Amino acid sequence: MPLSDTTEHRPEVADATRTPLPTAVARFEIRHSRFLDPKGNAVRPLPDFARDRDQLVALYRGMVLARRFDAKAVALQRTGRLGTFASALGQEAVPVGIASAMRAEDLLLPSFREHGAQLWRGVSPVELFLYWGGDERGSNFAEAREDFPVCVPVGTHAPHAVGVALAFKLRREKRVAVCVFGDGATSKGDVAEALNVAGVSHLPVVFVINNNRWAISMPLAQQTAAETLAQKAIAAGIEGEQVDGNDVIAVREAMSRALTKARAGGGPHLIEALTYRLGDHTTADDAGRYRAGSEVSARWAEEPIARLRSHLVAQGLWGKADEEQLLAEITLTIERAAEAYLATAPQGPDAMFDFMYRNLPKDLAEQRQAAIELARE
Ligand SMILES: Cc1ncc(C[n+]2csc(CCOP(=O)(O)OP(=O)(O)O)c2C)c(N)n1
Ligand SMILES: [Mg+2]
Repeated sequence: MPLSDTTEHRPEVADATRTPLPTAVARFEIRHSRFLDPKGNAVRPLPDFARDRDQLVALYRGMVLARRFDAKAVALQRTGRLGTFASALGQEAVPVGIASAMRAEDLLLPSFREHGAQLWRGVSPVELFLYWGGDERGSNFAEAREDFPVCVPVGTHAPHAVGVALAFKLRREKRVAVCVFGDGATSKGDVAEALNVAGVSHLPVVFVINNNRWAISMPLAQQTAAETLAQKAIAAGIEGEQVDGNDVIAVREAMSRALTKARAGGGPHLIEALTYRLGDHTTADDAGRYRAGSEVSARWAEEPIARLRSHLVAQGLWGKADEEQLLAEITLTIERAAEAYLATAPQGPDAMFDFMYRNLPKDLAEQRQAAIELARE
């Protein structure tokens, strides 16, 4: 007998004496975590790794390296020696927090502001300069060989990350795919589809939203009416959480939990890291045309490098001499990398065809030939 025919399951009519039927079928909450406030004070007990000076200094070094690379890349572009470059000024804690929690065998699918993560994983600054200089060799990493190259098309690498994670699962490899994209990318169908498939197939993939509050000139408030971007995971049946993305300890801690879960077969995870883009969108942009300088100056008080340095200094773990030594070492590394990049003879126009295809389609073979002839003229 159909349920509706039984007395018990007839639709209820208003009867104040009976317990009302439940009117909500799902509830969710988005956790937010932070360990260090903007002044570097611990707001709750720190995780174990953050009680270890060497590990904290390594995180600090990773962020300073990223910032120095960034500044040099902008300088090279401004002097006509690099292509358009996407600075990650102020966002260094996100990629460094991510990469420091990953294992070498995991796989990074970055967007275009994650050079801090790439450098941490062994991609060399020379390779990164080559990439941004338009040289195909910049995507053929000597280390971290299976990591994906920079992805400039917004969000298109999210479905790829799902494919990578599916391969890991089918091969029974205990590896995790880590896919990073911006707040703007969360409005793309690619990202929604990737989250959905990752959830349905329970895949070992961690998505990280590098939420710098802007997508070129589009502020977050116009990007979405949702209160958080982390909650976009919920509709896909995935756990989503938010972290202070200018607190490298919080990013790393959340990442570690997500990776451990994914590695153990616990499925995907989404982390929204709240940070702020202190610079222009790219070297081809002038953010002064669409955003108030006062907004940017206020955000400088929250930036991640000074925050961790304040913490280290307050704990007596870091001093002037340490800082000078670190800056000298990193400056040398970056300057040498820039020199090596500038000394690299450029590739011919055929490289972009040969790097992409094993067997060139006929029309592209014609274009390849035309490009070679044009370059000879
Ligand atoms: C598919 C696609 N559409 C448009 C663009 C042009 N574009 C480059 S970056 C960007 C905004 C991205 O914003 P967000 O995802 O927040 O990343 P952010 O640049 O802030 O790191 C757009 C629209 C692109 N690169 N790819
Ligand atoms: Mg953005």
